[in-house]
Amino acid sequence: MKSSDFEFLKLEQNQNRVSVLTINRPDKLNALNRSVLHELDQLFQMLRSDPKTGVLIITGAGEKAFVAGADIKELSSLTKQQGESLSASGQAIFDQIESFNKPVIALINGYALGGGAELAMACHIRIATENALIGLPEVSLGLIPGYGGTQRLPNLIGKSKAMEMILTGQPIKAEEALNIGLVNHVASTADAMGYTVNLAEKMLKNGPLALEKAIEAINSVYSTNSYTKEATLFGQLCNTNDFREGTNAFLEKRNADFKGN
Ligand code: CO8
Repeated sequence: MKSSDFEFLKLEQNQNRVSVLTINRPDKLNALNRSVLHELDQLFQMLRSDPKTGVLIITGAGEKAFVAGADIKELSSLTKQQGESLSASGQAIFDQIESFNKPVIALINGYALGGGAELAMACHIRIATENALIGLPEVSLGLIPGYGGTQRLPNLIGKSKAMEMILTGQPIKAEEALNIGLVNHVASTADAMGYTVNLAEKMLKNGPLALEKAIEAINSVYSTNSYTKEATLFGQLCNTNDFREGTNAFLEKRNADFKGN
């Protein structure tokens, strides 16, 4: 498979070994449907041994969003088993990103919500534009984060703040994300790509094997996480009326009326 075969991903590679991957589904704010996830899986397998990629930057097409989450239309009809299985397969893809053998930087250029925030958290470093909004609003849909967010968010910012973000479902602005350590740097929209490429080039001056082993060593600190538990709980919620109500309310552009069953 060649990168030009992808429908929802755009890959730009140049001489300096900094590659830019754009999630390209702007009419749906780059929401992650099954096809996008499948393409991400294929692309990461392809780039592992690609000499033209030394550092990968991931961003979203358009001016509004990095990624606005998993595709809620697809989620809305999931059964318990399908929910658990989709959660587990997405977790495996995001794990592939986190354990990629070269640095991966998320350039968060707008909304990074739900699965979009989880994608950014699976990357090694996050740069945000000033207009970025980052959050895990799944509880507003009667769900929980299912692509590793319940595990990676506390790892990145601590349990207390992670509880607040996940239980309120409220997004935070770039500046707050910087203050709590969720992103590494905030830049204006005009400067963000230049800053990120510059950061990538600093990394590329170093030994590639050392970069790979540094990523592996740092990741090993966080190797006891309970992703299976997250997928099981996500699946259980797919069996509830609250989940049907929450996702249908979004699709019908109205507020959800949860009954707790
Ligand atoms: N899924 C599907 N479609 C979406 C999504 C999404 N997550 N986000 C936006 N869209 C679509 C809208 O439906 C709309 O489509 P259309 O034009 O056909 O009506 C289009 O994108 C543009 O969106 P809006 O008109 O809503 O744009 P606004 O600027 O008014 O609002 C927001 C932008 C605030 C970002 C709003 O779109 C929004 O709230 N989106 C949903 C955010 C959200 O709740 N994300 C979390 C989703 S759940 C999730 O990610 C779970 C991850 C774990 C999954 C685990 C296993 C399955």
